Amino acid sequence: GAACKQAYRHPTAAQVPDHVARYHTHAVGPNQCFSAVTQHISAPVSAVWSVVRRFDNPQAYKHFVKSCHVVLGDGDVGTLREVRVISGLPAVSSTERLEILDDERHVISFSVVGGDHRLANYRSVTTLHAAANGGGTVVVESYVVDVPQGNTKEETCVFVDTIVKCNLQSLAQIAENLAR
Ligand code: A9S
Repeated sequence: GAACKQAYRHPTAAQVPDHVARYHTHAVGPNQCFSAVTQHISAPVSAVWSVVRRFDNPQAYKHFVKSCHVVLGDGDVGTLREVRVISGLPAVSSTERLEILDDERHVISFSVVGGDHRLANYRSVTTLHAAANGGGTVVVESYVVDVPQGNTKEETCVFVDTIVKCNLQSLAQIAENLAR
């Protein structure tokens, strides 16, 4: 079947700025799954962004990353990194391409272009925006990925959602400590 467009719908959609919703609208193929995770962080957008924008240093908050080396580029769109993963996951390494880095709108996106793992054609978009009242930051991270042979869409989303939630909780801790 043809790819269909799926957009992330926030539970309080009115609070997500239009440009944010746009970044989380993806073309999703019939053998792909799509999901999004939201995290509130009690730190200003600038503090959260200073951690998230470092495409060369994902291990700053992603606990599953053992090491990361930039293999091509200087931090602009098109830069490639080679990530090595801690043991215990069904993966060894991942080669990832920076797709969007927007310091004004606080948007970063990468795609998986190779490596030794089961998440083919993974692509994620992460946006930050100021929380509506009381301050802090809302992080939205959405992704699309091929469903691996032998797995269901549901299994794939549960696996990836778990990783993304862990990453965003760790990001919250780090940014909240930076802002203290
Ligand atoms: O790194 C991210 O932002 C998100 C995810 C879902 C990364 C997944 C991963 O790097 C592992 C953690 C190694 C799990 C890849 C590409 C494949 C996995 O199986």
